[in-house]
Amino acid sequence: MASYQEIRQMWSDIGMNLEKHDEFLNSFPGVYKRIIQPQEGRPDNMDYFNKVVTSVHGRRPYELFQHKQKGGKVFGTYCVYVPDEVLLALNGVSTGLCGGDQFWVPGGEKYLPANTCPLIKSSMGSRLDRTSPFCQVADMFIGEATCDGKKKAWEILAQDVPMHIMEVPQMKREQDIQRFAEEIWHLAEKAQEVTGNKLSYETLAQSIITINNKRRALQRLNSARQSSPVPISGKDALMVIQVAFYDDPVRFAQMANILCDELEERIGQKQGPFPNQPPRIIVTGTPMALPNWKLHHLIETSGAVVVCEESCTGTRYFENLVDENSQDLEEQIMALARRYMETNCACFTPNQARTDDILRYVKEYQADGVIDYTLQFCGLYSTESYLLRKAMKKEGLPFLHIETDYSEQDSEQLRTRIEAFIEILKD
Ligand code: BJ8
Repeated sequence: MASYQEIRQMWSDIGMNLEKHDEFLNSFPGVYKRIIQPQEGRPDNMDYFNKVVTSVHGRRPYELFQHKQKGGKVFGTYCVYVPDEVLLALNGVSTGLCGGDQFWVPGGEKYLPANTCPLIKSSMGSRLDRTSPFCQVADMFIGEATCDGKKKAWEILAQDVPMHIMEVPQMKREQDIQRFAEEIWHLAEKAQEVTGNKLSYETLAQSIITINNKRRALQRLNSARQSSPVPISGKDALMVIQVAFYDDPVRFAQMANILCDELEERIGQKQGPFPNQPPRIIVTGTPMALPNWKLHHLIETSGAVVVCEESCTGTRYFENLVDENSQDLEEQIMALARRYMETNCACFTPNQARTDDILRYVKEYQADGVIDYTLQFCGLYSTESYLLRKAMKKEGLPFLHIETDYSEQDSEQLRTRIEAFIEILKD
């Protein structure tokens, strides 16, 4: 484990703005101490994840820095359509770069219209203000053509960093899946150039297993959340999922499985942080990048518990596995394309499968209601909300749509709405 001096030296070596970053370091622990730490009845094996989060700008970036010193490359990604398997197979390490902190939003607003979603503003601000070691350590950034805000932001970002953009189809016909397979080949070519390594059947087969194992561990975590009483809070489960975007995938799967052992014991003993078995909520919508715990905190301090996230920081990230039985590289790339195109983001049309997923989760997780979470100015998810509401109404499911940003300004107003919603669920 590197000392604080070594980590600080690394921050300086990778070109961080140390003074501005010190401001971030002064604010971030406060959020963790206010939202995560005071929870009661937390599993003991959250300890590992607590450490990863409280040293988020030290421990893992230092590993990435060492990987580079040994000649490896680091790829930064912003979307769950980017196949980590390909990058890993080339001895690249991929890391999530989505910003989830209000601290970075003003930095993004220097370059982007104010009516851009906070996730994009925060992501851009963290790089352009030089206050994220993950952004500083990445050799190449992989963007994707999903929503308009991201597509245009990548053009600005490309003036600062080497970028590769993946085209993501917007429909899911067979020809779209074939086209996405071509995009994966393009990504592989680019990543081969950057790493100097050649993609092989053997290395890709291994990386498919590694990333599937990470997904299996997350699936196990979510299966545990289907029990009643739920053995882990929504805030803790979300934090584990958020860590998965940064951590070493093999170590992450090991630690998540250790946590799951404990959760399964708790299920046997009917133990959990919410012994009174409050209403169970499914949260659906836009992703919640670390450390965005705002909605979960409001829900779980207003008398309910979050049991599942239908989001990219939730089931969309880990629900489907890549077929491990491909016979050659061509088949492996096709298997990747098929798996990634099963993800149901609102940038696709039509996107009925997302509604179907939510309805299935309501049964599987014994949910009492659905809260639809849209980041402000995300036209895709706020528009899709109309159809979701209609589908939930048809099934008689209580549904609440919330649109918010990363600031705390609207928290009390949101709390009032959430409390009123939870009261309905108790009736
Ligand atoms: S697969 S949800 S990670 S695009 S919230 S930036 S959509 S304006 S994050 Fe996303 Fe990939 Fe889809 Fe998932 Fe744009 Fe909306 Fe902002 Fe979003």
